[in-house]
Amino acid sequence: MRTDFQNVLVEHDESVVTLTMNRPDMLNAINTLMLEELTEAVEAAALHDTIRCVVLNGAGRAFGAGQDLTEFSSAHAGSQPLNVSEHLVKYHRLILAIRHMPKPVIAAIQGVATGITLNIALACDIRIAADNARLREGFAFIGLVPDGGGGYTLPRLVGLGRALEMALLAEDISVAEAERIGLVNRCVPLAELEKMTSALAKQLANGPTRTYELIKELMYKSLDMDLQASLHLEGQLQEAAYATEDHQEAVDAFLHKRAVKFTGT
Ligand code: T3D
Repeated sequence: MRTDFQNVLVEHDESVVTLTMNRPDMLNAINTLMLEELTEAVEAAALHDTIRCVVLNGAGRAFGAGQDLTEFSSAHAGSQPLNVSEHLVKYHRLILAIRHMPKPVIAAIQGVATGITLNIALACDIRIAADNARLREGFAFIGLVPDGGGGYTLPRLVGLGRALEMALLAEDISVAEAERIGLVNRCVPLAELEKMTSALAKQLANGPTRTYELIKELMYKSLDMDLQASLHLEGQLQEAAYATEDHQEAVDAFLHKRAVKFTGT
């Protein structure tokens, strides 16, 4: 996997890879290069069997300030207007790469997380936020509708009423409120964000990775199914889980009163 990106740092720690959005002087505002690099890194992480958990975070004092607005401004000023659909396809590829990742993805959020950057975090499986986090569905703030999957993920996480409130008002939500409404999973002191994220990532990386992939498929696909279809899918996926080495290992470890050791297979 490439590690020589300009706007994304890639750090391996055993079977965890951390991808850091790295434009701290601009609060990690996402420009075209960062978007392309982040997408490449996420897609590469999906393919490496040795990577069993992915962490996404931001360098400096913010998780990310959304789309780089200087790029929008240049497009508005130029003779060639931005082709919005073509532009969005690039974001969609990233969102789908995160959602289809066959292992857990954690977003570790500190400081500002707004607009498209918040919606990238919403595509991740688990969000840990520092107590200084400020989360804002900030699209209406610049006269846009939520994109990057926000219209799909936000109401599913917090319910339609709160999603509409967040999208219409485009105001900061404190992390305490975000935790209360289920926008983030855990709130931790800023000084402990890195340590707690690393501990959770290692716990997940040492888990039954293939089963995690099946769990993600069950949960995410069931969102768009009725009960009957979800039960059918559950049967298919349980058959696959039942056949994993990790399932056999866990049952054997329990019966022999020894510690379980998952290999991810
Ligand atoms: O393309 C698509 O369709 C995708 C969708 C995109 C839409 C969105 O992402 S909507 C959200 C867009 N983002 C924003 O509206 C946030 C704009 N930024 C701010 O409102 C403020 O910067 C913050 C409230 C986030 C933080 O304020 P503060 O006072 O802590 O920091 P600051 O001084 O404003 O920012 C530090 C620097 O980052 C500053 O540059 P400078 O003056 O030091 O040279 C600032 O201009 C730059 N910066 C912050 N956000 C962006 C940015 N530069 C470009 N684009 C940004 N989004």
